[in-house]
Amino acid sequence: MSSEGAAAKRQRSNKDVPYNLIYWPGIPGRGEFIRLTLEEAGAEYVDTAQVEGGVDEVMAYVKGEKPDDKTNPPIFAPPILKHGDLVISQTPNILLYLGPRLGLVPGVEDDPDALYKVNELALTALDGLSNEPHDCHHPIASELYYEDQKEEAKRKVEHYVKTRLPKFLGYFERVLNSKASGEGPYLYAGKLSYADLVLFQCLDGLKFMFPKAMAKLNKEGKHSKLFELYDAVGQRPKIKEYLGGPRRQKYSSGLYRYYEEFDIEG
Ligand SMILES: N[C@@H](CCC(=O)N[C@@H](CS)C(=O)NCC(=O)O)C(=O)O
Repeated sequence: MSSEGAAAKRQRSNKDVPYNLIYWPGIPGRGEFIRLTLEEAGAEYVDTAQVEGGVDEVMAYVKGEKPDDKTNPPIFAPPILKHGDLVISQTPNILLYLGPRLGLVPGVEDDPDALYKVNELALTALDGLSNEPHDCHHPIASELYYEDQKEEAKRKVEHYVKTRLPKFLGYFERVLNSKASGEGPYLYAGKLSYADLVLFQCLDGLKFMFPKAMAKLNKEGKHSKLFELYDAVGQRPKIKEYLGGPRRQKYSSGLYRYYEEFDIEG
């Protein structure tokens, strides 16, 4: 067999299996960015959050017992994607892998650099609309309880809601008004990409975490395209079905969380 033929066979045998999402049960968390991508594509996947004892699998990775092979480096934190022999982590890295495979990035033949543009948008959303909200409730240390950093959290939230949140939403409204976004309602080239799913989940989490601020920003009308994108993604048949179904977990004490003292208008 030629080396090309062997590579193709290896590719088929390793990757012709369902995706495995390894993530903490009980919260949507960062796992949700991956779930929405798999759900929109109708991909077959197994999710530790839906499997009895799934948390043991997560712990095996966190403790370094897995992966135990010569090709995959140890994992720092979930979400983790296992696909055949491949084990990878870091949310945007997993999306970078899944996007082209699941048709959630324009094809290389039509637009060879699309992946880097879609990835740029996803990274920006994750920076400002996911990681920064996380730091609102954990501004000092992830290892400390929220209750041990409440004072700092209050200051962080005031800054975030008044300046960072409108800055990031304004940026995405500019993207949606740009020529590169195409005819709408999506971020890039008039087609749904995984960056739209990331942005949808960020907006959904922010609506839960900062309901007054988000309602005010919506009412002001300065981000109308952004909220149209939110509605359009939420109405996509597979996403709508998923959101209304049993696999969609409720927000609780994860990445996006509600505290009355965070619910300011800005
Ligand atoms: N940059 C990573 C962050 C991963 C992360 O912080 N995972 C959380 C759960 S959402 C975790 O378990 N962190 C453990 C830790 O940071 O020690 C990503 O985007 O995937």
